[in-house]
Amino acid sequence: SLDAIDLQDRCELSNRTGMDSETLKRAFLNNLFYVQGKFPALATTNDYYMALAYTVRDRLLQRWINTAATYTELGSRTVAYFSAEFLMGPHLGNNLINLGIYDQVEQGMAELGLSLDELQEEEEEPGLGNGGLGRLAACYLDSLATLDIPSLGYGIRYEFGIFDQDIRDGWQVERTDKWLSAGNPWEIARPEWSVEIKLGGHTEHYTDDHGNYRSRWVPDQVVKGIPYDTPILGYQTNTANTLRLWTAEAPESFDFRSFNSGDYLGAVYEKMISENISKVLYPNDDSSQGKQLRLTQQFFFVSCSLQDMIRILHGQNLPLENFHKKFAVQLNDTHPAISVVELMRLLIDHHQMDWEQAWTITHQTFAYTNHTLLPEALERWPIELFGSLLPRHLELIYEINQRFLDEVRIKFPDDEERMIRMSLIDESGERYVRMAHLACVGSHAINGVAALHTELLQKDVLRDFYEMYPHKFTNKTNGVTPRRFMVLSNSQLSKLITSKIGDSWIKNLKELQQLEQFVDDAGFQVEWRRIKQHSKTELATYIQNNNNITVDPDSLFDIQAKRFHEYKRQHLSLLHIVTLYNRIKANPDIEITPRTFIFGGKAAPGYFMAKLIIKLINSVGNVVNRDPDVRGRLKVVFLKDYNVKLAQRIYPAADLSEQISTAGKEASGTGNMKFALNGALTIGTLDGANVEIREEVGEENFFLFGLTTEEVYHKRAHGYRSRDYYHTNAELKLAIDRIASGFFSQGDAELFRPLVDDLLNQDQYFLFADYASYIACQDQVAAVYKDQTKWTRMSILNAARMGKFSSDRSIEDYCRDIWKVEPVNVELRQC
Ligand code: GL4
Repeated sequence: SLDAIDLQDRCELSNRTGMDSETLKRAFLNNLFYVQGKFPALATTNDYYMALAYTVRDRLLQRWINTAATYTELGSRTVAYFSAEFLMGPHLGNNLINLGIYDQVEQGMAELGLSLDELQEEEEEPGLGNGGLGRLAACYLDSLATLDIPSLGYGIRYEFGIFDQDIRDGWQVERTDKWLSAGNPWEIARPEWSVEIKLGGHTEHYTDDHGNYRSRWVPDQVVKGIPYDTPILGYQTNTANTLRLWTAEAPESFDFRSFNSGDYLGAVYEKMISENISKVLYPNDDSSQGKQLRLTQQFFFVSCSLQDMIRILHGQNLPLENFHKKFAVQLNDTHPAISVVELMRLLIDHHQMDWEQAWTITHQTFAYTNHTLLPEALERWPIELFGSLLPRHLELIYEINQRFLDEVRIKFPDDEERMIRMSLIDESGERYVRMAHLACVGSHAINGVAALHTELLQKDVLRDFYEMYPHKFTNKTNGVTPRRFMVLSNSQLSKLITSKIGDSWIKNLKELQQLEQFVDDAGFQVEWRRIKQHSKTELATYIQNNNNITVDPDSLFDIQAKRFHEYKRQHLSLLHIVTLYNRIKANPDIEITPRTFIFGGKAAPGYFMAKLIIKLINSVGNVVNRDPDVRGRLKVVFLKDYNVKLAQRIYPAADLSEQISTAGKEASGTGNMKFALNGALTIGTLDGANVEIREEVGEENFFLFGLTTEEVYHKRAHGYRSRDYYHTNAELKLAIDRIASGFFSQGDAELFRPLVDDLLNQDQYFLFADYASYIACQDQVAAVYKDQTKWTRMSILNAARMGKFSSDRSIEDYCRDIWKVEPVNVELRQC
């Protein structure tokens, strides 16, 4: 029998667990033969990549199976991270780092004449997210596993992730992201755990056998959700947790019904409609469109996940009453907020629980993270749309709302205005369901993602909820994983650090502080600079190959890499570039610190102004990069298709990190942390986590400029007129006039008019108000850069003081304050 095979024998029989270089090589060749069906003479780079990926996966599986067995035995309390986005980035390199076999594998591949770098380059990254919000979820999964916290990530397995960005004639062009076309070796389908979800239809009311009044949902569509699991291994631990993503399919039963009536095309159509649900990621960051398919996606993955959790609970012989004891669910923004209602429905309609008990379980289960203050990002669903897709949920929302408003009335008597503001239903015009309100009411904890952001939530966007439930609110400042964003992406710097302070900083980032003792050590400074120079040279080569632009690695690399949005103000940096260019044109012999301006980022396909800003960057670049008067002292580069892979090349090569959003607009930012960790200095406003970064690194090591949030509010309230700044600042006027005149657009004065007009007449993001302060600050940056010793000192101190911004710290905060969950040690017992 299977049980009779000694587990130890099974391990040793296989090539699948050994971690020494020889075993890894043998396993790799085995996989090339038996999985890819190739011998070396015919193998493509992709075959080699796949063979290596399977070799690594085998090592993950051993840990994954042990982890699952341990959690099942112990019935461990588990975090479920619900997120519509997981921007994981390539798996191969990260898994090699976390397994601790990167160097062995690199050597083994080299012995076979293969380059590990090239094999990593071959991986199509899963871009199942837009930007910071999705990448945060990925960093948190890494930290949860590293800290041995039982956890599951639940989301959607989009067939097409975030679009690939091309640049044609300076404009962004979107191409479909076919990330699954070469196969995905990191996932395992689990069709045996498929679930069904309902959509549409109507509700019916009836009296059950015990005389209780009950409701049931009669849907007009049923869709099947199939889970695909990806192991998430922690760093130097046996814990391998699961990312479970759902794919939508038509259930067979539905096909049959149409088949039997002879309607073959109808059946296929039905199938196609069902499969649309997980077809594509909505490419908007920080904005919501209120489209039916989006709500369907949200409900789909939430319902699949909650049903899956109930299955797990039952599998461990735990009663449903223990749901909130077994699981802590984190809602990553309001995208999964419908789960509050779906859990109520499952408990009440499917499991006959009474309302009070169901509500106690529900609100003790959920916690809600808000990720933005932008009004256009707050999700609201028209009642009509909502009711036609989720009729039973709408009934339940009305009931939740009635009980909630009763509570409000008692706490704040005679305050009708407050009730109107707080209601789950917006009735000011067309009626909407307010998802943030639902999330606040249905959760026991609410948090913002940086200190300033949480403060603004409490004062402004969620003020009524703060007054109602002050105990629910806490701050959880974001963090980033040092495994991917240092050890993997900046191996030289990581090795230098380890040679000085040992390697425990990788799990305990606060230890970077010990680098401060070397800050004035000339030898260390030289090494630090050499490594930065090396990374800049590598990026310069990438730019040469991709953009055909020659940049000088000795110039100051000034980088802004993030989604394009007016509030992030990429165009403020552009005004700086044009200003420097104008200074050169006025006086070609002017003394100027050579700079390379590098931009990367995608714009939402429907966001005209963001796309126009991309076009302007490329237009300015075309002029500046070629003008002989410039003598190569300024270069402007737009790197297309910014994604995790490219980000990993960019952070190590940055001298200056641009974090220049209008104060009060960027909830946190996380790129700001990754740049500083890699030794870039920040030029930034007092926005999001910049405030805390500056606190940590010291104000003397941070280039601060711009209005504060309060000053912005004040100016807005007292009638801000951007045109006044234009008329009183000669450099600003010249920069704007040059753009408006068609100077950068081959004489076309119309092209950038929408942008120029907006700045002169609206400027809702206060570029003109911050312009003088920004330019003065940049002049200071240029002066400091000339003093390489001083710059290096500041760079070292930035990295040394980034300990707070490890996602391990964030996750420890969530575990302690919100999830109340403890680590579980996993031992390797079986293969
Ligand atoms: C975001 C915020 O814009 C960003 O500041 C934050 O760092 C990130 C993670 O908390 O969440 N919110 C949305 S929406 N997209 C983001 O990137």
